[in-house]
Amino acid sequence: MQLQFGKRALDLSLPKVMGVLNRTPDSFSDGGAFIDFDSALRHAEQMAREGAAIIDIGGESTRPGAQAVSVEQELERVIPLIERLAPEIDIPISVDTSKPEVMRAAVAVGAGMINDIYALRQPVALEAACDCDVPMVLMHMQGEPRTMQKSPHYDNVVAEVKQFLEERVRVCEAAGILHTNILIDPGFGFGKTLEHNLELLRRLRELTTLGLPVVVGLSRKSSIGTLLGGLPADQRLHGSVAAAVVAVMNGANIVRAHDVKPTVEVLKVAAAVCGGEC
Ligand code: 8Y7
Repeated sequence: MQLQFGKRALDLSLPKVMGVLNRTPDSFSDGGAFIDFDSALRHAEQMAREGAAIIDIGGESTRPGAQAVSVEQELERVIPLIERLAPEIDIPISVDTSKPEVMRAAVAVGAGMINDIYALRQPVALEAACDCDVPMVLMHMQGEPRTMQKSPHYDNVVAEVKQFLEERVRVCEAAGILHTNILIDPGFGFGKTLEHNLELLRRLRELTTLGLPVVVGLSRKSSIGTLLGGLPADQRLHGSVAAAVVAVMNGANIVRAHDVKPTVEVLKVAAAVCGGEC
């Protein structure tokens, strides 16, 4: 399995790390550390040196209760950064957005991927993504960020997440998005209880039957904190890398993570155990 970013190919026979860069003042995981342009730039460069295969840049926090951000503000946060970084790092940049204007502008200045937690369900996002013609991550979410953790409910979480993703893949392909440009993500923590997240992680392999690369984001999420007796986000590294190992052993191809170096290291060990066949 591989992804094509223009002339650049990313081989997914070994698991890869997508480094997270939040240019936001209010993300739960890093709380505004990279709102400053130069700090953001340096952090992206560092993640690239540490072995990230992709850098995911976002300008809107999706944590429950976070402030909504206007198109203009989101553009201001991510576009200059992508424009500056794209020519200087030799790995693709992903834009973490649900807004069609941001997708188009980001790809125009060099972003090579779209990561949309709404799986292109926002008005005209599908058309924008189709025109962009880059790999895109379709993520499952039940509800919307503001309220999704109120009372998530499933009869069968794995079947329902899989069915949703299958349907989004079908809609995206019908709109003209290439099969080879689609990645899927169960959306850990997005309208899911701890038990839902654990079941999805335990049975992640079932999503691989769609024949598409599987992306997971578990890094510093609240389920990890809960399992560790309520540890805050800045103390969830060990829990996060443990979850990353389980995810790749269960078929994940790309792990979205804040702590790139430790994640790259644990995945190298996991991949060696799997003999290139995780
Ligand atoms: C995920 C994500 C977030 C995830 C994908 C956080 C933007 C919350 N989580 N994208 N984004 N998958 N594809 O913890 O799990 O960073 S935001």
